[in-house]
Amino acid sequence: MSRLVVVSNRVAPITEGEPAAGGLAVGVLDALRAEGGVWFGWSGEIADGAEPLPNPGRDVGRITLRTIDLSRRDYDEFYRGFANGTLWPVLHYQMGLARFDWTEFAGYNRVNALFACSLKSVLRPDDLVWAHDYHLLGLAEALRKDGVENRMGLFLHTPFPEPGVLMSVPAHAALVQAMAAYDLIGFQTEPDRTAFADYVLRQAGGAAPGDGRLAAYGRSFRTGVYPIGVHVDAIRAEAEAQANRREALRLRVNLQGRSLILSVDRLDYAKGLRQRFVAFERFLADTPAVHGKVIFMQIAPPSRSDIQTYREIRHELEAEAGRINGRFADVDWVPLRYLNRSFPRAALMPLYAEARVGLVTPLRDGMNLVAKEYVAAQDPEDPGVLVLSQFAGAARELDAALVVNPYDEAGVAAALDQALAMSIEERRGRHAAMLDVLRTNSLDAWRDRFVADLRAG
Ligand code: ADQ
Repeated sequence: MSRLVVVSNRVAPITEGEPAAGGLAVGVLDALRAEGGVWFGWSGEIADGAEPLPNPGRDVGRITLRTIDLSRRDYDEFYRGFANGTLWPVLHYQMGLARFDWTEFAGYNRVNALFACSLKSVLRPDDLVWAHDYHLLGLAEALRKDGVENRMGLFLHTPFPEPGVLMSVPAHAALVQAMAAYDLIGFQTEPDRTAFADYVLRQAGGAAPGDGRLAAYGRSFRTGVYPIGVHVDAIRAEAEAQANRREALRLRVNLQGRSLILSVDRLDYAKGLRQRFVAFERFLADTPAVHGKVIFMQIAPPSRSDIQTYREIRHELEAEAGRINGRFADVDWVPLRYLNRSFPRAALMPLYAEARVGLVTPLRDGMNLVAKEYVAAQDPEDPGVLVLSQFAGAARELDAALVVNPYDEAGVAAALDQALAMSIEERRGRHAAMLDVLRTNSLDAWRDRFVADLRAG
């Protein structure tokens, strides 16, 4: 069988025998562990004068890790610039936070070509190439220009915006044309796939012969929907394992019977943290009966902190947390706990299980694995309630959650009230329905369907 070669911006640091963090890493690692293969990407190192050749390979079990370094200029133009300064905000409908610079776009293409040139040196003729995410929209086109004819698939972890939004990026036409060089493009949800197809049909004069296939730019390629999932049973086992429960037990003692509302996110403006803080404030203002009885804990480790908009959101949240606590705290109660740090994954799952409410309200999100992890971590006999943004990809599947509009403070506040008052029968019913969906659309199903479709052509 053909060898699987996974390409992503970063190769996750993996150690044999230890679980990986994050959905991408877990899903990809499972696939590679099962079949063997190569994981290719940026080392995370910045080295000027770097050769376009990969660093020496490192084998972890049956997986070979191959990395390249980036120069400072590459990092600034590709990673901080076009990928995270332009694409990330636009893909998440935050056009007001996007900037655009043709030099950075050229840098993005240059790094995609660098990846292609370096990857070519490790590719065998029948390898399957599986690229991940918005950093690598141009990889297949660059490989094809280098004469590589392997089967190539792209899975986009973020949303794909409607054509009118995408077109705020001046280079939109070149971007979509480059994506068409893949044989298979996978999206998290049907609206994402439809938005992409709309662009190809209306802006690029393409055709849709059916079965997710599109014809445009002189090529024919497939599109499909592959919602990423989680390992349901492994998460519940992690949530229950005594060895992981130290923090959760300390928290339980400290809560003294108060109800916990929990949010866990990377610190990113697309996750809607500021709007969430304000909705919690509204909830406290509207519901004096819960004062002293509820605690909202937001865990949000900094991410991409060398990008200005990320520094700004961090300062803004610190100010908001202080203001809300200043307004409502009492001598024996501080309503909002804002933890600007990361937790080992194993410690996080028991924390989910302690929370009466999982509050997941991104302004846009490709999927949102925290929502799925929260549901999977619950005790089925006494589960918490998921309050979920309608703009998270996960809301397409988890419709038994309390689905809210993250821009509607009063609506989110009302959902918190409803969640805290919900009967055990209703909690069990909603949780069972969501667990069913999670088992069907598991992480294994995501990976197996994508790889099978890529292989089938
Ligand atoms: P992210 O934007 O990173 O992923 P998400 O799907 O929520 O968002 O995944 C985050 C992962 O990091 C989860 O597995 C979570 O457990 C972990 N995590 C978050 N905060 C943490 C903390 N404080 N400590 C430890 N771990 C933490 C991108 C897309 C999403 C898409 C995923 C997978 O933006 O929309 O769901 O990829 O496709």
